Amino acid sequence: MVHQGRVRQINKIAASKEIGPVVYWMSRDQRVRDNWAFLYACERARALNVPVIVAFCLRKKFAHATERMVDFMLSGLAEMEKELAVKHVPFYFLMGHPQVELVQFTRAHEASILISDFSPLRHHRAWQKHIADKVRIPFYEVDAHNIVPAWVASQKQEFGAYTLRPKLHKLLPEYLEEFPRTVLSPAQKSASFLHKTDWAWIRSHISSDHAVRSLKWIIPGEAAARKVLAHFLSTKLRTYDTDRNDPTLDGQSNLSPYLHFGQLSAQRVVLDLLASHGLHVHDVLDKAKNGAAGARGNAAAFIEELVVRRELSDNFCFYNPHYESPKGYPAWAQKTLHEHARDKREYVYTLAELEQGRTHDELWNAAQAEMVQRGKMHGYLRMYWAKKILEWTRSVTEAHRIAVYLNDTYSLDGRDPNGYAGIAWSLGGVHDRAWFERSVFGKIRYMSYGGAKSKFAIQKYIDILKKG
Ligand code: FAD
Ligand code: FO1
Repeated sequence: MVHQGRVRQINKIAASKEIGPVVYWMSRDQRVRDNWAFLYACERARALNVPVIVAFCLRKKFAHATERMVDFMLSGLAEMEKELAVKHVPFYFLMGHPQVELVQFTRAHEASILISDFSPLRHHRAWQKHIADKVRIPFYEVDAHNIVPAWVASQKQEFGAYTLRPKLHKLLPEYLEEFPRTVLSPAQKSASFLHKTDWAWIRSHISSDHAVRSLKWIIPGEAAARKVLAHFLSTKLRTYDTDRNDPTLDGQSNLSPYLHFGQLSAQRVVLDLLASHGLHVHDVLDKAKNGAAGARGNAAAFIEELVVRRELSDNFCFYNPHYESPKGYPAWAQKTLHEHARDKREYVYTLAELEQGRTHDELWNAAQAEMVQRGKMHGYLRMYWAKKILEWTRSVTEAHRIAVYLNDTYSLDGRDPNGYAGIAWSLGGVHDRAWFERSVFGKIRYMSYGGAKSKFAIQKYIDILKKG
């Protein structure tokens, strides 16, 4: 049984007159395995003795969605359609506005229940609201992305990791359970398979931004995600805590694109980590509190990022309606930035100069190039990169807009709560505290070139990027 805490009904319709399939509208969690929303759809279908069908709706013009992102997503979905077919679960690829397409789809199929996954982002919630108002069948959402569902973890916007962490740690033993096997209803065999998605046709009919090309270094899809995870656990985790902050090393997991598109479940990552290292969740949480060396220390550091920081980002976007603008900053940060709004900027760059990496700072240019060419900037440099945009633009509003635009355009893991929270942290003190006051930044934490130089070999990083 799927834990009831993971499920919320989002309309008030008690039961349906329809006797058709349970429809899982997949959006953020694009995978078959380890997916609580799909498992819940199967559970409800078994109870009604009806089949499950899965629908994904591609918004034809997803603002800023680039060829890079669309290609990664479609390849993953194509792989998933095959895996669903093995289970005799039909997959429908819809195109248009989800609030129109999903309503028509559920009617055409005489669906008895509609289930969606959860996203704290504006688009997704607006689609859900429209659909909830229009359908005449029960509509549920399942948080299949977070280990502890966002609405269970906290009922308000948290101040920082230090306030969310104890709540998550308390709830993790309850929610960090192994996923059950997928059991379909006997009626699944009756699901009709009248169509197969024509992926070539879809690709040729999408108006994505072709200037941002697909990537070769990362393979999309659930199977590839599991391989990257296995490689990380067997070879990179043991040095994670020391290597992850050095951009000249390949010390991070590279899982963020898979997690963003839901091709991998964060819960699976934690379960595999614990199993492969013979650890229990309590070992890692205790060590997270006390600090530790060795396998436990590395595991604790990684879980702090993957669970606490990631779920904190969902919390921020879920409870803060201004998650992608300075209006979402805490009052102290808005005040200090306002007080320094007229401070002289030593350098001022336009969006085009920033986008093309034409600043006086070779490190910044290299980081920007990493994002444009590789589609993924190193985690340490993302902070430096964003803070310099604040330092070199005319206003914090402009800086925020540019940072979001660049990140969402070029980063394969962009358009994600982690990106909105990361930018708000860097520019607006979200989840941070006031620091020493200085020009332009006011009390927002500053990062300098000198600080970066003391952490890693800047020239080596620049040379690696120049070589491509
Ligand atoms: P690892 O170090 O291997 O971490 C594993 C996972 O933990 C990540 O995949 C991610 O899910 C989570 N994680 C790690 N660091 C953070 C963090 N600081 N906050 C929240 N979760 C974290 N992350 C994105 O997924 N998408 C973005 O668009 C994005 N934009 C960012 C922009 C800025 C300005 C900043 C400061 C951070 C941003 N981050 C973003 C957070 C972080 O930098 C990336 O998650 C991380 O670098 C992804 O690489 P990885 O999977 O190899 O990381
Ligand atoms: N989800 C969808 O349901 N439909 C889409 O067309 C879609 C496009 C898309 C493009 C880039 C990207 O990074 C994610 C995309 N997603 C899409 C998934 C997305 O994570 C969620 O739907 C968001 O929560 C919506 O804001």
